[in-house]
Amino acid sequence: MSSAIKNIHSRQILDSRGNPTLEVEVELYSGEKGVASVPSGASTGKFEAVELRDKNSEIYGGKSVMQAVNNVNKIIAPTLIGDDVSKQYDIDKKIIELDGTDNKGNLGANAALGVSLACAKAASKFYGQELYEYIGGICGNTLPVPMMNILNGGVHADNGLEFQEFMIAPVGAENFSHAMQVGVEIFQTLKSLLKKRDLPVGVGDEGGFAPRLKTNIEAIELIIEAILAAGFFSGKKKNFFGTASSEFYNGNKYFIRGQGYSSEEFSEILIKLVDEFPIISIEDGLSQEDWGGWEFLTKQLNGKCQLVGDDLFVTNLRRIKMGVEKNCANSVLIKSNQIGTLSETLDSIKFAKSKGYTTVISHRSGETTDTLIADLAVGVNSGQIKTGSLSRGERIAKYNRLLKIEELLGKSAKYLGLSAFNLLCHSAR
Ligand code: 2PG
Ligand code: MG
Repeated sequence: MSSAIKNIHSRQILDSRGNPTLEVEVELYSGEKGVASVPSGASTGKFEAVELRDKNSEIYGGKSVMQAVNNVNKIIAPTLIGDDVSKQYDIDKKIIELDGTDNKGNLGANAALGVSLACAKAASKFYGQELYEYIGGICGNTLPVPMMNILNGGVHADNGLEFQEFMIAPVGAENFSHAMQVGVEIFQTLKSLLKKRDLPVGVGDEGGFAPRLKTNIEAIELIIEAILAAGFFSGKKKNFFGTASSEFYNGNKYFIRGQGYSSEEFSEILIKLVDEFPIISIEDGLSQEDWGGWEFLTKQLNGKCQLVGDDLFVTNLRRIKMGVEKNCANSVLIKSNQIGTLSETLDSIKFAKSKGYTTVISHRSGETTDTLIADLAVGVNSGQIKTGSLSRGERIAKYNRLLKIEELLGKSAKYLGLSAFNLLCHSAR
C-alpha cells in the first residue's frame, strides 16, 4: 500500500451555468482515488489568478478548457507521478514552479487547482479520513454560519439590481441544522411574498430569487419582511449583502440607478444602511482598486460591521498583507480558484486569522456539485461559509454535506453563531 501518485487524469465537464470546466482524478498506487472539479466566477476580480480558456469562439463560445485539461494530462501529471500525495505543500510547490508565473498564467489556475484539490481528496481517502478531518485533524469541528444569498442581483441575475447578493445568516440558530431550517423557512416565505405581489420567483445563478425591483433598499426591506413573516425576529437573524462594487465602479465613481457617487458618498450610503437595517456584513462594499475608500469605510464601520474583501484580496497573501497594513476590511473571502492551489489558500486563511480578520469560505457563481468547500470550512474552523441560496443542486450539495458533517462530528460539532463574526475584536485596530 502506497500513497504515491499512480495516475492523474483530467477531463472537460460542465458547470452550473453550462460552461466547460475541469474535473481531475488522482489515483494512488494504493488504489484510492480523489476526484475534484473547479468552479468559475462571473464577477471576477481583476487580480485573480488566470482561468485558462481556449478562446476559440466556434467552440462553447470560446469557453472550452481543453488547453487546461491538456496541461494537467501532459505537463502536470508526468511531473507528479510517483510523488507522495500526502505532501500537499510539496505538490503545490511543484505545480507553482512548473507554471513559473505569479498568476498561474502558463498552466492556468483552473488546471493547477483541479490537481491540488484532487490530491487532498485522494490523501484523505488513503488515510481513511473524512476530508474535513484530514484538513483540520481533531481541531476541525466548527460548523460554519451559512450566508444564504436568497435574492440575487448584479451580474448573477438579469433584474437590474446593482448589488449582487442579498444574504441572510441565522446567527441566533442553535446549531447548523437549525440554521438550515431557519434559512429555508425564510426562503419559502420570501417566495410566497413575491407571489402575492405578482413578482416572478425564477432564480438567479446562485439560487436566490431574481425579481425586478426598483431599488437595492427595496430588496433589503423585502428580506426583512420575509424574516418577520416567517416568525423570526430580525435581531436574531441578521442580514448581509455583497455589493461586488467593482462591477459598478467606473472612472472613480460608483453608479447606482444611473447616478454616479464618489467613493466617500457611496461609503456614506453603506454606513447609513448599516445604521438603519440589521446588517452585520458587507462584502466588497467598495471597488478592488479603491484602497483609500476602503480605509475610510473600515475606519467608520470597524467594530460595527464585518467588511469582507473579495475582489479586493482575491485570496492572495500579498494583497491580504497590503490590506492589513492599510487597515482595510476586517474579513477575507476565501476562494481557492482565485489563487490556484490548496496550500496557498490555507496560507491566506492562516495569515488572515493571525491578524484578527475573519474568513468566509466561498463558492463561485459557476459551481459543480463538488462539496470540498464544506469540508474546508469545517477543517479550518472558518466559522462562516457563503454557498448560495436554498435552491439549485450545486448549492444544496454543499449544505447537505455540512448536515452530514454535523452528524459525523456529533457532540464535538460547534456552531458559533454571532461570535463567528468576531466584530468587537477589530474595534481596537
Ligand atoms: C462573489 C462570487 C460568489 P463570482 O462575488 O463573491 O458569490 O461571485 O463567483 O461571480 O465572482
Ligand atoms: Mg464577491
